[in-house]
Amino acid sequence: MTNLTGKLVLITGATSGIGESCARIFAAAGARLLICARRQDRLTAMESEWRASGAADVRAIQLDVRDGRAVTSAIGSLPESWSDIDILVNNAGLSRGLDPIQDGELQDWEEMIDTNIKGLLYVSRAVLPGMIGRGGGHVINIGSIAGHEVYPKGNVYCATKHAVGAITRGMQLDLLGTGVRVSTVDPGLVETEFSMVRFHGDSERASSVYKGYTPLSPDDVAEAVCYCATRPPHVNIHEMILMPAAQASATMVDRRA
Ligand code: NDP
Ligand code: 8X3
Repeated sequence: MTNLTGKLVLITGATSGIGESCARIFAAAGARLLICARRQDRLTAMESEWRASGAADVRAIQLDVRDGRAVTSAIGSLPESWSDIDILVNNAGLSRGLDPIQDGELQDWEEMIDTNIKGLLYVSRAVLPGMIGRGGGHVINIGSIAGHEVYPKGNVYCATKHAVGAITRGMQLDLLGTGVRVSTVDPGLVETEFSMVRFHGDSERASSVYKGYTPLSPDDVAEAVCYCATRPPHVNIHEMILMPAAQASATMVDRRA
């Protein structure tokens, strides 16, 4: 198994949900954490929390992954002791709206495309040359069941997650022989702030997404990420699809209540 003690792990979207759980699990394993997101108050609180819970060290970077220049500069200007990133968890992402394509809001589309596709690309582009130069590293992308199926009104969000799948496969091909592994962890429904963000703060609509069955928890997904990261160096998990037991496809959920 790959031991995570002292490994430098960069997690995007670390202030909530799956990213926060990934930070918790990597901290408990004694890794060094670079946690990124936009909300500074949460980053500050988590910096000390993860240090107290076992992380070898923690550094927070306030970063909007949609800003390519800021991403290049933040990662490019890391001090030497923080620049040798071993594991990149490309988790920052969001959905905005659930509308038929003909009614979609352009701003929602742009936010999803800029965050889920371009943001993931900017961060990866900034991190990969270092990993290749050191002859090793691991990129773990957070895709979705929405990258395998398209569901009604999911149009652009599903397109962004299909793109994550294509980028993952492109990375696996292009990085062959470099020592850099690339995985994608693709969950079904996970109870996080995701639906609050999708429905622009409509808490009733957001909570109804998770009613009548047990969704995945963000910890379930973080454990899958950790599984990928701890395989021996000759093993690469290409793709892991992780669903609640009550979900058979993007749209088929066994709701009892
Ligand atoms: P949350 O809303 O709980 O977390 C999203 C995280 O992304 C937050 O930390 C947020 O932090 C960060 N983020 C959003 N936009 C940006 C940005 N522009 N720059 C930097 N950070 C950003 O949702 P989840 O934990 O559920 O989502 C995490 C990933 O998992 C996403 O890629 C999502 O598509 C994917 N996913 C989610 C599923 C679900 O059902 N919840 C299922 C399958 C995949 P901040 O606002 O502070 O910047
Ligand atoms: C998030 C899961 O089904 O809402 O990617 O698209 S879903």
